[in-house]
Amino acid sequence: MPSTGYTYADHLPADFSDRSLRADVIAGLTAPRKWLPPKWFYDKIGSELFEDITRLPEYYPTRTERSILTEHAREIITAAGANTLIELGSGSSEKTRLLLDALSDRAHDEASYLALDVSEDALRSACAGLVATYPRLRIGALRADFTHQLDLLPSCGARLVAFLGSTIGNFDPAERTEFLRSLRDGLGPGDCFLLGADLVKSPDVLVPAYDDAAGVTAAFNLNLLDVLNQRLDADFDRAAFEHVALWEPENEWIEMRLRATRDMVAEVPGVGLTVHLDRGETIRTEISAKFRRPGLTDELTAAGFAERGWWTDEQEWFSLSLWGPA
Ligand code: SAH
Ligand code: AVI
Repeated sequence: MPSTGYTYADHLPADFSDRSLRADVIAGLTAPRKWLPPKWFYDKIGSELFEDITRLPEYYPTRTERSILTEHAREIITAAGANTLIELGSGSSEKTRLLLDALSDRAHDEASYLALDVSEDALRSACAGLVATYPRLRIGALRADFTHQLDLLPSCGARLVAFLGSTIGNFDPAERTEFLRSLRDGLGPGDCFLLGADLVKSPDVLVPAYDDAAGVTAAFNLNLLDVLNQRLDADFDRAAFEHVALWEPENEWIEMRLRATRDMVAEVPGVGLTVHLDRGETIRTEISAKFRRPGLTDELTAAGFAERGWWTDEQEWFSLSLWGPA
């Protein structure tokens, strides 16, 4: 096999991914209020659509987080004292380059980067691009699920585990608690955690970010039906669904849903299910929670972390925070 310049390990064998998809679809589509977990958005097309979303004028999180990294990446890497960067849900690893520049300057030949994601396409295209820019960096790709495979993280050097893009907002509160506890359990005394978290702001800014004028977020949401049709042989008619993005003030999260525009019956042979939807009925496909500093501090403290740094943009729309074991 020709050398790619990075190592690749797949810890999501096809049957695991299929079993997990089937279990999620059965649980979500037989629930009284139907739902599906967001990790199934990210097939090849879904990962590309997410990258398109990051470039939309309405979608402020990516550019805002990038602006904070542009200003503070060196400070963050110095405060973390790391020579290994591990990124969870790395996607295109684009913003990560700002951290990698600082890490390479600080740790030179000792520097290494491990990207972890469920999407093989995203991992391979990100790492191939990084190899060309960072010839001295040791680069690895790990295809794994951060909701229950954090024990796979290698224990090498002083590690900075980064979770950028506010992907933490896509967990519900119970999942978030479990994720933070499990991450904390795996950290050693010299390790740190860098968290990108989107902050509460006006719904006038939030809602268009999840319901853009060009319809890219709608296409990203509807692509989930294509994933079910392809992988489970289902016959959802995507033309009969519409994209919905709502701000839920009591939970302080955006909820994305797919709404049936007519009564329908869909077969999902891959799991032996017949799904009935009434006109107007919705399937919840994602929550995207927004945070306030005191709430985040409480949650991380309860999980056993101590704050080492907090950075934000001028408008205080997005935060990057650094945590070590308490
Ligand atoms: N961190 C990048 C990408 C965010 S998109 C950024 O800030 O732009 C969310 C990423 O998390 C996608 O690449 C998706 O494939 C990945 N992802 C979603 N659920 C996951 C899971 N359970 N385990 C691992 N990766 C996951
Ligand atoms: C990956 N995640 C943080 C994105 C978000 O903003 O919640 C996913 C997304 N959904 C719609 N637009 C972007």
